[in-house]
Amino acid sequence: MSDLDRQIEQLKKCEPLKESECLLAKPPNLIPLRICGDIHGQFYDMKELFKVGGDCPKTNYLFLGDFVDRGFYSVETFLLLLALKVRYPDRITLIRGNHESRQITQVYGFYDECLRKYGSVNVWRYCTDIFDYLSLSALIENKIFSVHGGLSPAISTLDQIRTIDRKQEVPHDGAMCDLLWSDPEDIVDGWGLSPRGAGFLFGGSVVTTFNHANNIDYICRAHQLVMEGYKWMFNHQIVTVWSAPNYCYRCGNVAAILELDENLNKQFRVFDAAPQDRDALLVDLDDLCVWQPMGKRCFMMNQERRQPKNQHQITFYETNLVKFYNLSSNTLALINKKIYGRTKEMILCNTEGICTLAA
Ligand SMILES: [Mn+2]
Repeated sequence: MSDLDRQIEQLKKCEPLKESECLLAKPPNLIPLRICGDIHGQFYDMKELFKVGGDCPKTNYLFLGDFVDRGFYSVETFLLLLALKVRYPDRITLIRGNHESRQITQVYGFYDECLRKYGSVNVWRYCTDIFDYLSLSALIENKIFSVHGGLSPAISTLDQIRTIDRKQEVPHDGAMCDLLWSDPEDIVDGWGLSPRGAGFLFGGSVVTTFNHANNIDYICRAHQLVMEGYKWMFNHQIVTVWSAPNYCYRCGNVAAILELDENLNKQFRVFDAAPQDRDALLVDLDDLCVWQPMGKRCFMMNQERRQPKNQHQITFYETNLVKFYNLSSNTLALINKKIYGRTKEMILCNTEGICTLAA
């Protein structure tokens, strides 16, 4: 019987709990802990992450946000993390990233993915309503401040973060926005304008002042792609952790998670992208342009012109398969003709990107 089950039985008999047990909603005992950065809908890479870090609930996890957008499995990624949170509330902590927002997800993929997989935007609405309840930051043993983006000129103490009414869409400016959007920057002294159009750039002196005022050892954040998976800045006062290997299935970076033991000793675990399926793919042209609800195989195609070889990259994907093919202009023209002509023919692509029309 779990502690909670026993407590319920005890209370049913009108027997008071021990004083130490009355704090039913006490914050979870987090350590030892694995801290993870951006995931961005790369579900199979997140499975790799759990392979490297250990399964939840055996291992405690803190995810620093940006669960959705960009990758092809934002729905599955966020629902799994959310289900783990509901099942093991003391074992996993999810904080909010700048992509956990109604506005951003309508631009970067999560909205479209929900529409495609469910035929309506209801699931997107349920998820974005949940986003409003995610924490903005986490404090580990009073020594490590964790946040998705970074600091804010409107925040000098942790108590100021506690006073933010966070149950809302991420605003365009102000403290809540900055925590989710800001970036540390070497060449900035103090505060600088962010090229992202939201949040700020902040330099080493800002971090020193913040860490000293709040008596913390360092800040742990995510939000920026790091090719090596993690990066220390400002004399180990802030670290970026990035957990989406081969970001967007093309950046070629490795990913990392930060492991903390009972004494807050640090160890970074670096891992690579999950192996992609390399089999040939048979594409039904009628499916290429039409989003289908779940139950039928669905494909999407992107094209982009890749200089300087004048090659085009074409991407086909279905629910558990991602492929990139480099095609010549002629092949692409042929495909385009077939797609817009809406014929019933099939295209067979091999792994070298040689596409032929199947009879
Ligand atoms: Mn981000």
